Amino acid sequence: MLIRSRRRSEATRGEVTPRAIYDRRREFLRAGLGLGAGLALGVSAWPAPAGAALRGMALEYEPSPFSTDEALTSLDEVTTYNNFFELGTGKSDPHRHADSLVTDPWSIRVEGACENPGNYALEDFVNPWALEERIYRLRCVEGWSMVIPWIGFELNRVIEQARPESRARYVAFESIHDPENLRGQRRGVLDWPYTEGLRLDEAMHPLTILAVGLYDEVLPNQNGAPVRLVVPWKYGFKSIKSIVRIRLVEEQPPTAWNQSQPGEYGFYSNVNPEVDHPRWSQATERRIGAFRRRRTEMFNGYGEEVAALYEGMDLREHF
Ligand SMILES: Nc1nc2c(c(=O)[nH]1)N[C@H]1C(S)=C(S)[C@@H](COP(=O)(O)O)O[C@H]1N2
Ligand SMILES: [Mo]
Repeated sequence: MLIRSRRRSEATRGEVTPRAIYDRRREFLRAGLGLGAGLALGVSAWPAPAGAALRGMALEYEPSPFSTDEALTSLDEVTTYNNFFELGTGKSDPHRHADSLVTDPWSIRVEGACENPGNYALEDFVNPWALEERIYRLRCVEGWSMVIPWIGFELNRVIEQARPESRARYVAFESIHDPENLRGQRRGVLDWPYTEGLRLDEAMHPLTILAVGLYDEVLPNQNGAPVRLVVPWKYGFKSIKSIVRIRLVEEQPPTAWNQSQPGEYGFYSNVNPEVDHPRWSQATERRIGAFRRRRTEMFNGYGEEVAALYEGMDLREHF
C-alpha cells in the first residue's frame, strides 16, 4: 500500500525517522517470531525511548497475534488528525490544545455491580497487567480509517478483577470532566462528560483493550491519555478517551453520541458497510495517508473473531 506524507516539509518531523526506527524494530520482532517459540519476544534489545514511561513505568510490551500486518498510519497523522471534542471539534484542535488536558494526578474508579470495586491511582490500575502491542484498524463513523500500533492490555483483566455480580450485563465508561481546562466542555456540543458503553460480553472479548500508549510512546494527550478504550470492530467513537470511571451495570447505559443524535448513532455501532448512516454511506472508507478509498469490511474485518457475539440479532435494528 502506498503511504505518502501530507506535507513534504514536515517529513522529518515525527514521521520518517521514528517510522524507520520503528520498522527496524518490527523486523527484529518478526525475525524473533520466526526463530521459534522458545525465544523471548520482549523488546529489550530496543529499549523504550526516554519519556516512554508512564509515571516511571517503562512501556515494555510483547507483540500480539491479534495485530494486523497492514501498513501503519504515520505517527504524525495519528497524532494530528483526531476526534476529541473535549479539546475542540476540528480535527487539528486536539493536537493544538493537547496541553490543556491535565492527566496528573489521575485515578480510575471501577464500581457498580461487582464484589471488588476500587479507586485506583493510574499506576496501580495499569501496573498489574503485562502490556501488548495491538496493531488495529480503527474506522471512524465519518468515513476515514487508520492503522495504529496501540500498547495496552485487555479490558477483561480489569473486569475479572472487579468480580462482576451475575446481574451485571453492561459496562459503562466515563471520560474526564474538567471544563475549567477543557475548552470543548465549556460548550454544549455533547452532554458532558463523554460516556460510552459495551455489553458485558463485548467488554470481555480479548480484542477489546485499554490502551496506555501508541508507537512506543505513552499515549499522547490528543489520543486519550492516560487510558482509553479501543474496540476495533466498532466505529471510532465507541473507543472512549481519558477514562476516569468504569461501571458494571444491569441496564444498557446511555452513551454520549446516542443521547445527542439517537437516529444517527446507535448503542452497538458495529462497523457495518450495509447499514448507512442516515446522512452518508458506510460502504467505503478513506485510509488516512492513502490515495484510494477502499471497501469497508463487516465488523471492520474482525468478523471471524466477533460475529458470534451478534448471532440472531438484527443488526439493522440494533445499529
Ligand atoms: N472522550 C472522548 N473520547 C472519544 C472522542 C471524544 O470526542 N471524546 N471521539 C471519538 C471518536 S469520534 C473517534 S473517531 C476516536 C478517535 O481516536 P483517535 O483520535 O485516537 O484516532 O476517539 C473517540 N473517543
Ligand atoms: Mo469517530
